[in-house]
Amino acid sequence: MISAEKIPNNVGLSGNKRLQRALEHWQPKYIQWWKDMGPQGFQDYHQVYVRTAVSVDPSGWAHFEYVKLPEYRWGIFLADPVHDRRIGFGDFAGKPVWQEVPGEFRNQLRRLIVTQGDTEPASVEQQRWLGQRCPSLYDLRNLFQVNVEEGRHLWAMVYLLHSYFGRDGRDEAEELLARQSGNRDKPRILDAFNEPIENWLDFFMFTMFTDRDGKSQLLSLSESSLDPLSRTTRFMLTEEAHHMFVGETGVARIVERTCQLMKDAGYSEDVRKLGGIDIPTIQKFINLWFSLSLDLHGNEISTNAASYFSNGLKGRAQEEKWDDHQALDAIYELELPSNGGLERKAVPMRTAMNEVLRDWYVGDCEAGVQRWNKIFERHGMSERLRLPDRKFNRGIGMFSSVHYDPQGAPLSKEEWTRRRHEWLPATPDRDYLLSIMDRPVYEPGKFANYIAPPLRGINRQPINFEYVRTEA
Ligand code: BYC
Repeated sequence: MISAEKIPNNVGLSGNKRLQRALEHWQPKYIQWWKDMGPQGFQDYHQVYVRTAVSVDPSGWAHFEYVKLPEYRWGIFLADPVHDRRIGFGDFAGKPVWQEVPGEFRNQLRRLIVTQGDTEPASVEQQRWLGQRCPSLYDLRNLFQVNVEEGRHLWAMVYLLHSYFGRDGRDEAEELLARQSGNRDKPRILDAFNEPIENWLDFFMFTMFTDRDGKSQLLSLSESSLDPLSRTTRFMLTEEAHHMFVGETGVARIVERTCQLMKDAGYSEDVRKLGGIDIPTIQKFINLWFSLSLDLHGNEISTNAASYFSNGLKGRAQEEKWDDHQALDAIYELELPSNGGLERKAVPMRTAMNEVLRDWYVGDCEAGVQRWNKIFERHGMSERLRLPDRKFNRGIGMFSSVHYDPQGAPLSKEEWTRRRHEWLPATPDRDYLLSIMDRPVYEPGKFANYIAPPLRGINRQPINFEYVRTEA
């Protein structure tokens, strides 16, 4: 039975019988999905020290307790309403935001919400085996925190589908549990969410780069003229920040440990001899997950994106920082492949909204990589990590049919096929990572050899706190 105690919410669930019934129908299917497709081996006997949102105020969403994962209280939260909020961009700029879905935009909004919703369970599915190879209890707990919050983000989208899209919405909510990451017949919608995440370097890069696409997409959806979508995504952003923290600090701790091991090895680059992760391997995983996440922003020129903007459904990140909220006559210049070379082309800004958001995303990633490079500086080392050129390894958009190296130099198809594993993870790299992650580290305060401990624990707990405990 769904109740405010079981499903913490600020949407007046107990006073909305229709919604309550719809969610009651969906909830057991969700729990079954979580048990089948969620963290494997951690459903029955483990208690995890997680943060559960019980309200949207700062103290409410940072409520910590031990829970068994399937009993996590997945809640439904919207950020507080903004008084007299107006549509911030597009053809309806200045008009009051919508509390209901206008019929003419129903399909577009449903498509956006379904695409967003689909990524959330997908990521839980991708990560479901990682607990068996965790580098510490601290990291195990962070993995599960990310997983339960992705589950909550699915609830957020399902709430919108059930509340505003009637029968269609209910069908879509079922489909969100039916598609499966990597499944040949029923894959997840966006490509990056069908990629395997089999080791912890994948996981940290995913939470650094792919969750950051979550940030850019949620920022743009939080500008939406559909107020419930705006308020839902605004609250999701607070949780997304933690996921990126997990990714960025996870890689930082690997880099830190690699630097220490390189020093121990007399500044040799071959830290694999000492069980560490060498810098070229780290760079390959940056190349992979950054390029996959660039694809998540869609085509460079997109009539869908133009239409979302015109209708006020999906804006730019931080729309208030732009002067012109109509972008009617604005032009965007971009580089596109042409006759074996590149050509600069000016297109209407509205059609280039995916590219505008990608620009924002690249800047945000770049800042993160620079923070990693500070670790090398602190160790007095000249090595540096870098983002590959945005034309590298693209699967969506104008650059998907041509090949470039990470510096952006064009390559023939043959050269790409011959050399791609110089820049992207190859089977021996993956085998090596699995070999150093073959045993999980479950002892409080202990860390796998390839990663440094964090600077501090969770919620002011010590680093050797028992973040995940086995039920007696
Ligand atoms: N893979 O006109 P275009 C997150 C398809 S991550 C496969 O450019 P549009 C999270 C496209 O569907 C954030 N297909 O599309 C992170 C379309 O297909 P159809 C998720 C792709 O609509 C970590 C066709 O190509 N949120 O939250 O402008 C853990 C034409 O493309 C891909 C959102 O994505 C791709 N990468 O842009 C957990 C926000 N890209 O229908 C969670 C909602 C494009 O013609 N989604 N296609 O067959 C959107 O805003 C847009 O759908 C996209 C695509 C930006 C994704």
